[in-house]
Amino acid sequence: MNDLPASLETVRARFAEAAAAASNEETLEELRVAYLGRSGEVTAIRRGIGRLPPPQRPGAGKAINDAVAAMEDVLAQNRDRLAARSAQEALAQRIDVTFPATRPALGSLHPVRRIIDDACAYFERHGFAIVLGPELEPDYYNFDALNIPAEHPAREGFDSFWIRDDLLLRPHTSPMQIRTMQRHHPPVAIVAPGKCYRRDAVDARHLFQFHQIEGLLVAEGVHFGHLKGMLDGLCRALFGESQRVRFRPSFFPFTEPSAEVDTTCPKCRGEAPACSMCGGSGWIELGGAGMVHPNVLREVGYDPNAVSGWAFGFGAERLALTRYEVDDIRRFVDGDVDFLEQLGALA
Ligand code: 2NM
Repeated sequence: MNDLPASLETVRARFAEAAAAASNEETLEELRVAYLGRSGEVTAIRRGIGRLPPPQRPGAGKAINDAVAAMEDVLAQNRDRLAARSAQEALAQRIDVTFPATRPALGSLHPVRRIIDDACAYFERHGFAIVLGPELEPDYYNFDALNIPAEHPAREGFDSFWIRDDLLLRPHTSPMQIRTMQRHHPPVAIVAPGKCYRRDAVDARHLFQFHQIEGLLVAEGVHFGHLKGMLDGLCRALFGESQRVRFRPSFFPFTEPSAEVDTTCPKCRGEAPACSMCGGSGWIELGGAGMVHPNVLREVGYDPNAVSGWAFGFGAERLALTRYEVDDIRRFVDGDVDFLEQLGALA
């Protein structure tokens, strides 16, 4: 046991190295047991004291006690080291309740809904009421009351989905104009927005289910100029201040005279011969309009000699195509969230 200081130093150094490498309290405790515990290495050395000559025993005992004290210091230092580290980790993982939260995706209004809302808001500013009604309507409201009698060829243009002989999905929102006029004396100023159906083949400009915005003003002295002025204002509200509107002669059974309504191309303003939106014509077709036919006024109980009225019908999807420069009407019903988010960002 002459080499006792040397072997104590080896054990102590090995212990210190293992303790410094320990990554948790459990490992430290295992080291304590392995070196200083009842069957530990240092305890075994201490048991060897009995085999030393008596004069050497006190010195050996002191050397062992010093080594044990040093090792206990190492243990304590490493316990502190691990405690400090886990406190730091806890701090790093602490939840900061004042940190701004991740905002949930709120979505946005569909572009067709926005066009309808904006058009309705424009007419509401001018005193019009919004009327909503059923999508399934008798042929009377869809045709007969609109001066389109049975067997009239104009019914073909409204080819629709028939539920019964006398009941169909409305191909326009005009039934609500009829219903409102039947219930109210003039003056009547209303807008009828809503879903409509036509048995059309789907392509870049047609859907079999779409939305219409129809407007109607009936009162004493209402004339074509009022219609032009209101549609001018609508196009400026929807597409921009420099918009203009033009009428081209047309025919509808429920209006006389009748017109197709165009607005200046909001993309090129008539200045790009190869414009992808208007084809270089400078004009975009929005729908139809005209002065309500005397037969329609009579049918709802109005006197065509006392009152007159204008009406128009625009496709909401067509308006949205124009406003958002979309090239294919099917984009609005694809359910493509990226597309909708892109337009939503333009809100
Ligand atoms: C259009 C074009 C022109 C229209 C007429 C009526 C009613 F009920 F007053 F007679 N409502 N809507 C009308 C007129 C609709 O859509 C292209």
